[in-house]
Amino acid sequence: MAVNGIVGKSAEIESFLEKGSEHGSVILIVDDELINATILKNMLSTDYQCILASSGQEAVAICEDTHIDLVLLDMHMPGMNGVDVCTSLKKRARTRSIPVIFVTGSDEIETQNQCWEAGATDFLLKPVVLSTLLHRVSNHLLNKRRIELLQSLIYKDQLTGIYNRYYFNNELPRLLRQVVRDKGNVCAVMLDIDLFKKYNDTYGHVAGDEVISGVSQAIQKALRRPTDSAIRFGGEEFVLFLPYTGASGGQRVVEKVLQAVSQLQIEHALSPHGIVTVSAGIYAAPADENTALDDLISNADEGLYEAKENGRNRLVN
Ligand code: GH3
Ligand code: MG
Ligand code: MG
Ligand code: MG
Repeated sequence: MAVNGIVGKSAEIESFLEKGSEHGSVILIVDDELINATILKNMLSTDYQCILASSGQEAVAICEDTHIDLVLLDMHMPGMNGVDVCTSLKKRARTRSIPVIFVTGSDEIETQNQCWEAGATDFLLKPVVLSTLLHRVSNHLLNKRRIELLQSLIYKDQLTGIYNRYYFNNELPRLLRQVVRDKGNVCAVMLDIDLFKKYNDTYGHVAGDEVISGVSQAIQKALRRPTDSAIRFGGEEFVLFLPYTGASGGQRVVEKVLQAVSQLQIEHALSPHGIVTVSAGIYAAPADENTALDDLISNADEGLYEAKENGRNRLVN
């Protein structure tokens, strides 16, 4: 089941939530001593895909670059210790929702407090009991899936399966703050389907809805980076939020979107192009404390206005 645009399919949702459906999830085992990591891997590898990291730095890098469902984390490691790793994961938008279970031989209260304060999801004492490990891992993976499902239900638009306005309001400010902390560029794009009133009038609203869906999929496909998001902002208006992207990068993405929409070759008899097209306004700037989401959008919107004025089926920076 695609988790996108699934509202109303209760049987599928139920089966999705069944215990056991988390099998095959990817678990990162972090320990500076290979023998400890190998013991955990042997306990888990029947049900899960296990990746090993032998240092804190390596663990953080893997979580940034790879899809990880859960981390089993040693406390005492040279360099970055477990608490440092957990703190770092919880700070980053991309990694903060990964459950972290500390696995340590230390039963000191102070150590355990540090782990909880760093954002630990759970705690296991060595030597690890197999059934407890398996149940803890399974329970936390299930919780993570439930949260993801709920998020996809509230954050995805029902018609198109892409993000909705609620996601824009709730998540984008946080993503923008991350770009500000990283001193990156940010690019906002406002896209609008051309002459869509005429499309509805000619082909009907149901066909119109199909066009909105098709265009959304084309937009989604043109986005390459995991940090990019496409949002259905209004009826046939879309926002692209492209962190760590400057003007020229943003332009390339939007050119790809315009091309992908033309390639759909959806007949539109009242358009001068004979097919459905979109127009876009792009605004890119270095992100700093004064960067406001509303300003990014209104600047991109000005570009969109100009694109419409200049004949549509184009982008304006
Ligand atoms: P322009 O090129 O200037 O954008 O012309 P336009 O006709 O597309 O103008 P505008 O963007 O203002 O019109 C949006 C139209 O999109 C209005 C409405 O009929 C249609 N629309 C908005 N939401 C939906 C929807 O969910 N489904 C369908 N079928 N049509 C929608
Ligand atoms: Mg150790
Ligand atoms: Mg329009
Ligand atoms: Mg519009």
